[in-house]
Amino acid sequence: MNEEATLIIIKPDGLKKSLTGNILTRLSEAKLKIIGAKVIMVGEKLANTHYRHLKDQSFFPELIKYIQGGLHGENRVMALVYWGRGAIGKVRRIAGATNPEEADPISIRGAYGRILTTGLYENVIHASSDPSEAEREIKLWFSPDEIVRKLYPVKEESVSGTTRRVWQ
Ligand code: IDP
Ligand code: MG
Repeated sequence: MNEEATLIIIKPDGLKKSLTGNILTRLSEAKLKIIGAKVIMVGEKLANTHYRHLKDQSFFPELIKYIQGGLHGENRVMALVYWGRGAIGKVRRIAGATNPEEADPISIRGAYGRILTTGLYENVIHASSDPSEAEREIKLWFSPDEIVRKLYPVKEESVSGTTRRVWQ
C-alpha cells in the first residue's frame, strides 16, 4: 500500500448533528495521521469546483446548496487531510457507500446518513475517491502552509509586494 493523502469533509449535517467527535473517533480506527484541519464556510465557487464532475446530474443544484449549508441552516464544514498507507481506501471503507441506504450500517454514512425526500443523499462526510481526485481536492481546499507535510510541489507567488507559497 502506498503512503498517500486523502481529503475528508464533514458536511453541514455532520456539524449540525454534533457528529464531529463521533466521526473523528471512527476515522481514528484507520491509524492515519491528520496533517491538516480547519472549519470553513463553503463559497459557491469552491462548491462548484469541488463537485464539477457531477454538474450534469439532476441533483447538482441541491448538492451545491447542501455543501454550502443551505439545507441545514449551518454554513460550517470541517475539512481534514489524513495521510498514511492506503489512506484513500481505508477512509472510504469507514465512510461507507455513497448511498446511505446501501452503506454498511456500521459505516459513518450507514449510521448517520439519510436520503432526503427530494432524493439527495445526505451522507455526512466527503472522502476522496482516488489518488488524482485526492490531489485535486487537497489543492483546492488547502494552501501549502495549512498542511504539515510536503505533499506536492510548491512555488512562490508575489501579490502586491507580499510573497506567499501556492501549489505549483
Ligand atoms: P462520493 O461522495 O461517495 O464520492 P460522488 O459520486 O462523488 O460520491 O457524489 C458526491 C455527492 O453527491 C455524494 O456524497 C452525495 O451527497 C451526492 N450524490 C451522489 N450521487 C447521488 C445520487 O445518485 N442521488 C443523490 N445524491 C447523490
Ligand atoms: Mg466523490
